[in-house]
Amino acid sequence: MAQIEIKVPDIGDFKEVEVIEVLVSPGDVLSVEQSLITVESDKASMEIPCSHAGKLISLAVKVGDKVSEGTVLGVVDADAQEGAKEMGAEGVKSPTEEAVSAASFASADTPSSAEKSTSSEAVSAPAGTAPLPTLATASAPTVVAASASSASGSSNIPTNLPHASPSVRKFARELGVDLNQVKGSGPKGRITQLDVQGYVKSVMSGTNASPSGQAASAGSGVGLDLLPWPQVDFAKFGPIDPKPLSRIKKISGANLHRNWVMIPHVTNNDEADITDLEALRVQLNKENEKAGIKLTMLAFLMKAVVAALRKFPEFNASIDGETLVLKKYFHIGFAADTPNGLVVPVVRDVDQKGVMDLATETSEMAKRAREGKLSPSEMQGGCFSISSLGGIGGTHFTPIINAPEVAILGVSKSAMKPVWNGKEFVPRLTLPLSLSYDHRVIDGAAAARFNAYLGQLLSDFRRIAL
Ligand code: CAO
Repeated sequence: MAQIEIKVPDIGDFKEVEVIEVLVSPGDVLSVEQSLITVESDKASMEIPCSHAGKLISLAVKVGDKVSEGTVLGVVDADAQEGAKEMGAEGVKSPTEEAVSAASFASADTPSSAEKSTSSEAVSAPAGTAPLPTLATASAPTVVAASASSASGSSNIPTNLPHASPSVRKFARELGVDLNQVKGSGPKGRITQLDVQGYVKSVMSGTNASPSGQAASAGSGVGLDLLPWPQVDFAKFGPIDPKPLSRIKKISGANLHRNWVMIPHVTNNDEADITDLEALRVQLNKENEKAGIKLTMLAFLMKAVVAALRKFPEFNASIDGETLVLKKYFHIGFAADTPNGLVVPVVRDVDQKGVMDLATETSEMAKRAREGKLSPSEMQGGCFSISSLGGIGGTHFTPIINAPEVAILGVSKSAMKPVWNGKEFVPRLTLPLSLSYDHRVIDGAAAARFNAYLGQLLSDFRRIAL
């Protein structure tokens, strides 16, 4: 039996740090880099990895013990491995490297790249299958446990984080639990795995307690406090035909739901006089009939939107924590109705394209969207979206913002309306514009200005050149 002592590797400046969690028990078969214990200083907590694979024969530490570099944590029998390999000579990391790579400081709240790829896999189209809508952006993460953006100075160690070890943070992240909502029962209020489990149970049973210990009943301001979804036996009331939701519907539905719930939406409704623009469009289409390119209202809308985004840059932005990221590029998404559900192809660099090119590109993309042939990258990177229901009908509607964008334009069916010109009512073709905006970023007055400006551009398209 090859017995090997497992010791605390070089953990930098940390000395005599307290063991706050023991993650293994004697008899466990350990693999290299598996976390053994969690230690905590007054600044950070980190997990100590195992340097050798094997069966843990004895454990030399318990919660509350103080450890430093070189402290023996236990003994493994290296002959008793279940598929776990001891670190080979080439792959050996120095204890320092190991400690650094495996010691997850409290900033482990930010999903690791592996976790990130898992969460984006959940919204990325597997090869050979129908692509996914931009509404299901690959940037959509699973709900993270807590914000780790408050790194102080040059230190890597964030402050103001809920007090929990990396493994508990990971556990919470996997369950989508916000650690800020969990009350810690450990020393100094540290949140343990049991606390997280207890929180999940209480949420499931509808009796979840807030950090202050109060039951989160309706109106407590914690969570959504929603009633469970009604369970109805529809067949009791008449014949039914249950059909599973399409993959796109499931993913876009989840994203729409998140966007609707998380973004404070307000919709500004306005109208544009497009009498002259429609006359121009019809005229140009007549002239270009032989070329087979149909100039669409959507193409003009895209150009007008870009001009408005230039004038009101906060509409071409995204919230990133406490920063507003203003974009210098103009990629515009448009909602396309497909047999499998809603997708949002994104046209790149609309500012650099003419209306003819945009009409060609959008109709080609819409066609491929309906055939399920768009690649995920063609549905990413949008700055602003347009949802045009004008070819179908309706007067106004409330489009849902396509996060992380901050605004979306809904366009309904144009109609001839009598408009007072100061002397008489004249028939004008009027286009309804519904601009939904994220009120965290955009004020109501700015939205009204944006929409009014858009209306002016569409009424007199020459203004685009100004
Ligand atoms: N008012 C009146 N008529 C309009 C119009 C408007 N705002 N916009 C387009 N039309 C007319 C066009 O003139 C055209 O008529 P003709 O066939 O007589 O020439 C017809 O509607 C089709 O227009 P189009 O070819 O320009 O296509 P479009 O721009 O209407 O649509 C696309 C393209 C991809 C936006 C559309 O196919 C689509 O999928 N729309 C649905 C979007 C959607 O689902 N939004 C909701 C998202 S939130 O749930």
